[in-house]
Amino acid sequence: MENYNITTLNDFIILKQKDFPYAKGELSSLLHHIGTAAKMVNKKISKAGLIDIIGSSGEVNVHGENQQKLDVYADQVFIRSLLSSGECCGVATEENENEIVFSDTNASEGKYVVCIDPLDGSSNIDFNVSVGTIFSIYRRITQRGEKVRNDDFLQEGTKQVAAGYIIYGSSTMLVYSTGFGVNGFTLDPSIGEFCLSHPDIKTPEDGSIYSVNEGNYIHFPEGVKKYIKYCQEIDKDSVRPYTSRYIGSLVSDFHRNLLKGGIFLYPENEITPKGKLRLVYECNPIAFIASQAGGRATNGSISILEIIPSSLHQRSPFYAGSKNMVNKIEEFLHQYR
Ligand code: AHM
Ligand code: MG
Repeated sequence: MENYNITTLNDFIILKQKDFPYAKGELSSLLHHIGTAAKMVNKKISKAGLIDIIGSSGEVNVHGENQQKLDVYADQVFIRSLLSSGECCGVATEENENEIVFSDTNASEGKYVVCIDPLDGSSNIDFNVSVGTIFSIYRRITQRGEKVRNDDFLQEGTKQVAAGYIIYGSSTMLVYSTGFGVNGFTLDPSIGEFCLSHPDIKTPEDGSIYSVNEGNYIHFPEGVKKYIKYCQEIDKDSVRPYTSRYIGSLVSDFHRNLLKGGIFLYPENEITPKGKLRLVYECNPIAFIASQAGGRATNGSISILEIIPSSLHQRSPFYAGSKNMVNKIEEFLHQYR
């Protein structure tokens, strides 16, 4: 007899609606639409290589990077899905220079804005490496019915109402938080549903994995260089040396460390003086998940979640993961500043 005692993402969302006593289900509907878009993108990704979808679209995005075809597909699917939810009045994505304002009467009444990286790590797709979607939801600042403005999207990370990511890996998972802990759902392809597989995720306070692109070592700030050496040294308790693991796909690297305990580092360096990752739709949602799971995220000086963004695509140094490991890198950065 198969185990039918499953909780689907939609069951769970409805169940959790009571966490918001005055809510009318708008956030639930929005999360439901994100889950549906994720399934569509997942289907396409799983066929990469079989159909003419991998490779570059020939277009260049706002950052001067080649857009992969799947980047464009994922961008459109998430935007359309958010528009059709009727709960979202605008969206900012990695692929578009400016925020997209939903002027449709229904959508402009929506209470929320979404910031999203529709397909992160997409340069990995041609090589069958895991990629992800990262999203963050804020309550709008402008009044309902008004046109959303840039500052609706430039809120500090502490104001996130919900955030999460989808990992398209050996299985597909959706991990999200509405500020009451973190829960993970694995897509069961036989029924096409995300099913609760990782309830109430807590990340270990200490870990033994460090994840950084060490090819950039020579360009790193002194504190990071010293920290990497610290990770590689033998200590008296034999906890170190730590293991080094780096996929080059933020969601995958972070997700592994979240479950096993570890730290992800993308420092500023001489080539990218502000770091590489984008504050609004990469660092903030991941930082929200880290902190909801008992971990931390910092730019080296202050908590990622406390930074007030000044532009949609601004970059930030990023250190996220197990609390004590993030505290340690901060100590090193402080000492060698
Ligand atoms: P992208 O938004 O252009 O896909 O780049 C973001 C990705 C992250 O997933 C990953 O952590 C990082 O870039 C890897 O960068 P690098 O190749 O410099 O190590
Ligand atoms: Mg990205």
